[in-house]
Amino acid sequence: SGPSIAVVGVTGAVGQEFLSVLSDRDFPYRSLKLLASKRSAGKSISFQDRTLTVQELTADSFDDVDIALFSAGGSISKQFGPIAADKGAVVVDNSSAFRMVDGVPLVIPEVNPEAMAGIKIGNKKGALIANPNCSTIICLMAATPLHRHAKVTRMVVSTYQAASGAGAAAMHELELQTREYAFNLFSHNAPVLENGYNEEEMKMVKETRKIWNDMNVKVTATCIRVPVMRAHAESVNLQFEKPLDEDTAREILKTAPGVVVIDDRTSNCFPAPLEVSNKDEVAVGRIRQDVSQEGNHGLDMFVCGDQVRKGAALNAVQIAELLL
Ligand code: 11C
Repeated sequence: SGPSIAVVGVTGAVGQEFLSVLSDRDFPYRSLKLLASKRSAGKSISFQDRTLTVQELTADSFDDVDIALFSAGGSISKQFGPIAADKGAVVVDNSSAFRMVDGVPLVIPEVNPEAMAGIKIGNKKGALIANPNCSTIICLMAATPLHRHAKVTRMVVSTYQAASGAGAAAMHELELQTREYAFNLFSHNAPVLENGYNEEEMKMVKETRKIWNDMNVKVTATCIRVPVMRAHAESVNLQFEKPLDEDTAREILKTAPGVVVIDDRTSNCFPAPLEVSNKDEVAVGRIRQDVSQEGNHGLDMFVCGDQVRKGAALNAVQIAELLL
């Protein structure tokens, strides 16, 4: 029993992670359809105690699908997302295709589940729900509990992003080219826009405003790719409307859902990408008062989270869980 599920883009890094997360969380389902391009159709994928065959994604793939988890790139989402929704499926889309579209909820379950209120499965009325960008999710998991307490007015983020964000092929390339990557890092590969920011940076700016429902929050970001396999790290500087001291911030973050605090100054033990890889929680540490801001109105912190998991597949499956 449970909903019928389709996974679109099942052969990709996030598609594979959807399956792991569904299995790890014992997500209930009555049927599971694995969809991918014609090239991958016919491949066998073992899931739980069965072997499933990948089917070609077509306009007919969504008959009798309750929840469709999409991670096959923006153009596939644009083409097939609305078709799936028209056929009655609730689409949880991991691409950037619909994130900034009015009326499409952009959801981090621990942050703004209310944004998807009214969306239900099984009533023949489909919908689109967008999964935010991984850097935004990982950042806001730690920044939101503090935002709720003291209201962030400005946020400055610098990211150190893993290869996984550029897909399975980039992870393979990192393995092959470790010597070259190992001693280097580079500005994020997303296209640079007219204002000098790249698309990844502007996603953090716009998505934060939409998720927090606060068009006035000032956000700026610098996104950098580093030779790390699958977890992103982010340096986050926050400016608050109300004063917030670092001890209170640490206590707030210790009880925040989906967040773990690793902040041991004596042993220099802080979040690191390898330690959070394959984990669900976002780790936060280096929590300290920003000495450049007066009266406890600023904090710095360092955040790490698995890009493929909480940054993509886990967040989408948690959205699906809210639909159950
Ligand atoms: C990265 N954030 O790490 C990207 C990957 O808009 O969903 C995901 C791109 C997106 O490069």
